[in-house]
Amino acid sequence: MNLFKRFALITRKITPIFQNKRTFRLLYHLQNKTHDDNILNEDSEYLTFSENYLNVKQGKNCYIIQPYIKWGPQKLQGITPEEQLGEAKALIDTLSSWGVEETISIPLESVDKKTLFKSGSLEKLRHNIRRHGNVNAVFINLGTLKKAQIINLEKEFGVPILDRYKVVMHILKQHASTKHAKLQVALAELYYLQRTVFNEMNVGKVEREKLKMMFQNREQKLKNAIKDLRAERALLRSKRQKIEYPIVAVVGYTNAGKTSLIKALTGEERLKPRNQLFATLDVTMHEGLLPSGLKVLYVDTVGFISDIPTDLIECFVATLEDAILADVILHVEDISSSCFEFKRKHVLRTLQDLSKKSGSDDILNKVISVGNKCDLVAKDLDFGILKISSKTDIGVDVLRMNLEQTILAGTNRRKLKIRVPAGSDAIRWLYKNATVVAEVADTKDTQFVLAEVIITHAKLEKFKHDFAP
Ligand SMILES: Nc1nc2c(ncn2[C@@H]2O[C@H](COP(=O)(O)OP(=O)(O)OP(=O)(O)O)[C@@H](O)[C@H]2O)c(=O)[nH]1
Ligand SMILES: [Mg+2]
Repeated sequence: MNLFKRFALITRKITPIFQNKRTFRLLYHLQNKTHDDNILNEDSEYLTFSENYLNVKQGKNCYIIQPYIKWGPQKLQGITPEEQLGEAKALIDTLSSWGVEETISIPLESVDKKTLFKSGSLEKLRHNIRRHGNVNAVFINLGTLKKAQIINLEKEFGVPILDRYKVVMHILKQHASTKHAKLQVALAELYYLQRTVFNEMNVGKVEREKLKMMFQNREQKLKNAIKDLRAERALLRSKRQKIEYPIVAVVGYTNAGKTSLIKALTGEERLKPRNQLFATLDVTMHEGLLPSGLKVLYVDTVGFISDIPTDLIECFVATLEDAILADVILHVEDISSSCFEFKRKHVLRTLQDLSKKSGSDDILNKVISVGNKCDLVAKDLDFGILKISSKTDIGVDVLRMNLEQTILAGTNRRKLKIRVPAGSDAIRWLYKNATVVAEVADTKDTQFVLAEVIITHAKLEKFKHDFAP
């Protein structure tokens, strides 16, 4: 039992005597906090197991294989093997001290074969990998490989085999900096182990039970810690709703330019866009002004990526809840990407799935799409959406205007002129409870002013009740 727990127990015993609830609460909180901070690093047995099993700690020099189905229902639409290889390479380049030795795409008939590839392809790959000499991992760019496939291919190539889930998970682990993100990534890792370890690994009954217990223990701890953080988030959200700022969630495929756009919209210098996949892992809020002076909160979110089992994304549901509940969802698309249609579909489908899971209404009707990075495409190309560049500010003002119109229409806010006595309680109330865009003296009677305001329906009713003659 750790020191805080013991102290808290003793305090709990003596609390009724002293009725010192505040001290007890403080100690209890302190104990829980220390416990939360330790969760990720305790369970040394689990940590050793996962480190050995995942085998991704050291930097890797990768040989990347893109398997693709040429025909049939398993064929992926909207993205070419070359584009997929580009994304796979970007994933590896995102990891510090990892590199790419060579990339290759190989046609398959199905993804279910025990060795994945036919013997001819295996021979060719084995030869290529050996020729390089310094390749110490093979990254097969498919969601999750079966454990049997991994074991067979490791035998064939003599180096560890990585799938997309493993690589993305490792990136998330490297980029997670806050407690919340770290806990979510730890849970994603645990799910991966639970699914793959038992699937095809030959473990005896006793060992299996032991592993199960170890996983269940850790899952419970992580889930409890995440639940607490979710409750904190809900509290923050309700506080924000009380402030009544409209909320604009900025979502999109990873690296589309979400953080850059928020930086352009708010002028917030401390935001650091990076040419990395999954640079942003935490939801952060940023205050901005719309053309009329109406304040909004922009929410930066984790990027989406295709071909990842949903449990990895589900780990971020807590963070994406803010996005789902926002007044407007701003979908940033990278129009310079050759497979932007594919990415668009993926983002919209994921948003829909998430909103269904969290029981909210269909959220697609509050989505505004913008085509970012227009500085990188020919001027005359039409994408059917507003073209902007977060880097050069092209179109950012127009976007602010569009956002304002959508927010006014969608959040029951109205822009109107109200005539009130100058210097009165009424005008002071308006400054406090609405956005006063302009205030000019009434030329017919200078005792009065005309205030141009943006006000919510509820506040307008209150104003009428309190101040209308
Ligand atoms: N040329 C050009 N580059 C851009 C533009 N917007 C963003 N970028 C670049 O694209 C890269 C990714 O930008 P971010 O803003 O970090 O993208 P993100 O969507 O927040 O990425 P994640 O947080 O990783 O999902 C950075 O290198 C940016 O400088 C743009 O309008 N034009
Ligand atoms: Mg970002």
